[in-house]
Amino acid sequence: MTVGGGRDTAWWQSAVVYQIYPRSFADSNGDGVGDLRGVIGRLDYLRTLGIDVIWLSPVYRSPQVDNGYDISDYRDIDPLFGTLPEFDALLARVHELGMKLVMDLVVNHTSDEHPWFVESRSSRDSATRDWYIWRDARDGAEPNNWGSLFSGSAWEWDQTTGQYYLHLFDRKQPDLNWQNPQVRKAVQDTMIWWLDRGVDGFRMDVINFISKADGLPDAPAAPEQRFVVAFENFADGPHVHEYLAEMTRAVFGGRDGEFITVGEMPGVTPQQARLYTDPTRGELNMVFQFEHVSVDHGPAGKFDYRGLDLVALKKALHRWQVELADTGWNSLYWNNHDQPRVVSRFGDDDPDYWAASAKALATILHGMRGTPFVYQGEELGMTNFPFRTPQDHRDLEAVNFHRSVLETGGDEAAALAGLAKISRDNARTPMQWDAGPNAGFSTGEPWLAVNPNHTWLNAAAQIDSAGSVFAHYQALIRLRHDLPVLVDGDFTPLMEDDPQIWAYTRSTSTAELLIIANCGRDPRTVDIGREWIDAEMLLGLADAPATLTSASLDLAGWDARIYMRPVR
Ligand code: TEU
Repeated sequence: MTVGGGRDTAWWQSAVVYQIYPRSFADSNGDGVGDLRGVIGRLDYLRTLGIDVIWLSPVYRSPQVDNGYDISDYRDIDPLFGTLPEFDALLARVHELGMKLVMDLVVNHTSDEHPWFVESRSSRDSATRDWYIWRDARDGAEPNNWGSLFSGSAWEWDQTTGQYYLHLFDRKQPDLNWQNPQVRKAVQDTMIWWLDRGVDGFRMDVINFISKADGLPDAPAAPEQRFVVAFENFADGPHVHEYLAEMTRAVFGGRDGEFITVGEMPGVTPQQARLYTDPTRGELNMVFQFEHVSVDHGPAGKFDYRGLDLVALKKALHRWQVELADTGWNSLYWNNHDQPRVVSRFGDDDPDYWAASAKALATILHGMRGTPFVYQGEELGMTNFPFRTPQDHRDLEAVNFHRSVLETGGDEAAALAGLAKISRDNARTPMQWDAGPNAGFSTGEPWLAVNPNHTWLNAAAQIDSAGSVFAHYQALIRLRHDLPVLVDGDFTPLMEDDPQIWAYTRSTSTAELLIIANCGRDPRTVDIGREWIDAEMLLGLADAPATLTSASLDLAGWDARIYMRPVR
């Protein structure tokens, strides 16, 4: 069955979003931490790349235990990054250059230093006591068996008032109680405040966690498990759709302009995602799902690294293409500030294959139906960092995990190997602008070590170079803007069980695309069918013929192509 083709599309369906992690992007004042002026100085680079929207990871006031995902004031900029006037200058310049700016909205939790929580914990009958999730001890211990996503229990004992509070992340990130209408109103007011300032939308942190199961029941656990990360008890909970629809009505209702919303949703299923993104329900434009970035996780969690099963990876992404074909919309991403670098994870970061594999993976992702997100440095093919010792890691998730392995007598060598491969710090090393000291990121000592490969892997070496990874991303972004079939064409997978070839078509009633990549070093010859003879190559190796002359296609290692043919 053919669906789609010629449907009305919204502006954000043909847009490409670029994520900036400000701490690691560009440092203007030499303190080793990136900042807003640094971002302003690099906007022309983003214009050259061709992206439409910038998503800025949190720059609000924060104690920075989770690099800004622990917010203590939603209406101010952390001095580490700059000031509100500097933010306004950034926003104005982004708009002048024809781009949009999206803020990160972190409202499942606040920092424990946020005045709401400081007040909440001050006494059992404080004005904001019920803004957070407080419970009595059960048999002298935690109220339930929920574990934190950052290791250990999700409950912290508070001496002053003799109760526990819930924190799904670090204990310095207490969860807000969304059942309280005052909390929902406070969040909506914050969003309105930023929209009135001129921002163009929000990326919403773990927004499918905001409604917890009634009664906070224990999660199923093995006998030896003291705490479990109880997704079934807090992801996609009973009131989440109601809260999001209410938020969208209150915040965007009657407001003129072009906005974009994307909800980050660990554990979300396609069925749930259809509800979140069905335009008739008025919740969100799209969600970040986690299936394809979990395929290499083992039973013991994300640091229990299992290597790549390409067929499983293909099937995970294909499933989302198919399930959201008629209702809803996908986001497309390989990387963000929480994921290791895709070249090192699903590609091949050997210097001989690094560029080709970066381009092949980009082609595969950007060929799909959905809104592509590019994470800073991905457009250069940046790789994982050679982490070795426990001291190499800065991220609290990594630090907490390492500590818990030592405390529970686990295998430290295995833990360090898993961290090296999967840790979030892989994505957070400074942006590689040039071959100079600190990769041109900062004149001071960077907060996290620069990848030693910046001497040859950097923006300066790629921007004006035909055939570079950067040029390839530029070409993909241009195609997204120019080709309606890339935006809205139907998706049909090909050769799904092939462990090396990744291929699919996109089609409308007038045009069809073939997107095909060899995801390995060995050359492959693939029979693609006679209908592709005479098809035009839109993207591929410089020395490949401009049109196809045979139904059999020879692909070199990590060779990726996009072909187009008219449909008659
Ligand atoms: O991440 C949510 C999340 O569940 C994971 O992606 C997270 O990175 C963690 O590794 C799970 O094992 C969001 C933010 O993107 C992340 O940076 C924050 O640390 C987290 O929420 C808490 O705000």
